[in-house]
Amino acid sequence: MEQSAGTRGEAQRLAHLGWPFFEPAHARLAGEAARWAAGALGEWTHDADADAVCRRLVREMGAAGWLAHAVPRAGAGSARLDLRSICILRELFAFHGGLADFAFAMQGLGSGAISIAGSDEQKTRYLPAVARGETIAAFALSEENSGSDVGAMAASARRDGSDYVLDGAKTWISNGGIADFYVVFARSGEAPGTRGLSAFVVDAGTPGLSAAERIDIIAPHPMATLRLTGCRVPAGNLLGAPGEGFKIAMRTLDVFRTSVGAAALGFARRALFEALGRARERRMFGQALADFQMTQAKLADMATAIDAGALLVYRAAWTRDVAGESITCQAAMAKMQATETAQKVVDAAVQIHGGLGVVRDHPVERLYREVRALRIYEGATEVQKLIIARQLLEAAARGGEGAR
Ligand code: COS
Repeated sequence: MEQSAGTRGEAQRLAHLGWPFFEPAHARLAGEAARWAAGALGEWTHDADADAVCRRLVREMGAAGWLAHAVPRAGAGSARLDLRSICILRELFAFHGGLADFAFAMQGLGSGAISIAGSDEQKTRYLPAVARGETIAAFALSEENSGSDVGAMAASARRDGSDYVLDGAKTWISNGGIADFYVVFARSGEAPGTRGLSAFVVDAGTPGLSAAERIDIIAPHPMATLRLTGCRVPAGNLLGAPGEGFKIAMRTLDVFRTSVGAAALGFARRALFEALGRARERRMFGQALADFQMTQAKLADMATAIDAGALLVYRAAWTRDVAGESITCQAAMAKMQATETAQKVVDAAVQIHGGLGVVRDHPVERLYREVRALRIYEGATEVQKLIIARQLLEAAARGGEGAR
């Protein structure tokens, strides 16, 4: 029986699970998830109904237990997120398809602020259903004039008795339109800039919340602009204390930015896998494409870039999981390096495929569309550079050697 892309070369693709960053349970998780993904995920095309695909994937990933790795158990003594497991699963799901990675990751990002800052009651109310794939979560931070500059946020939250009233617009909201709840960041005004923001859980269907404006992007995903018009939420939906919203957002992003690097690795590994297959099969000028040194140079660069990205991603994940240290700088390095090089790896795979590489819905054409947004979302490469440099300069000012 012919093997799918998911199972062919599996041992080689999972070889890095032998690195000292991992425990035996991680290798088991990766093997099980790779086999499940190869059998259960299925295929979808550019024209597929992305909303329907995501709803199905969330349900199936919840039922299979994978989402529980992105959403810690709720309640007292709740489990910590294991970032290495999240990264392993994002790599594997991204290898299969962008929407699979998206469906998995957005459950984690969308509920991440609740995991990090929610009360036990809020965690119990929201997290178990997200982990089971019964409800869909979304993270609503960006605005038209406040993407990189979060402190410039304009959406407002005004206290009124036992409620907050939210007004404004949030955009580029993944899962917008299909989410059951949104974690919305808004200016509550305790102080100017980043110190005056708060985070709220807003259930879909709350009067004054609309996710009607859908955004069509290069690799279709559920995405929308949210409008908040006199949207009233109980004060019990505030996450953490008033004015803590910016720090809650940044702590959430510290975790999920590392995992964006892992998704980039998954795309890059798939690109290398497809490129190796094509280079060995395709004949020209009396020999295989793989016999040309120019092809070999490309393959060597691709494989090296993937390993370099993986070392940074799993260093950051290990540092958080095992050393228990802040990974702001390491996460920024991992995201920047892995996403920037994945773009180059995917581009090289398209080049190796020649004309086939730009045929709609060819695996490498899909990768070419999927990989682009990763250098922008959850902090563009330019923001990651800012973060890294600030950390270095702060450490230098303190007399340390560096913040890594
Ligand atoms: N964890 C905890 N606290 C953090 C933090 C982190 N990772 N990063 C910053 N903070 C704290 C700072 O310590 C500072 O605290 P004090 O007010 O007590 O001094 C406060 O938050 C403000 O930080 P800073 O001065 O660095 O804020 P800036 O406005 O300069 O913003 C950047 C910094 C640009 C790094 C930030 O706005 C950012 O990450 N932007 C990109 C946002 C993004 O990813 N958008 C995409 C949305 S999801 S698709």
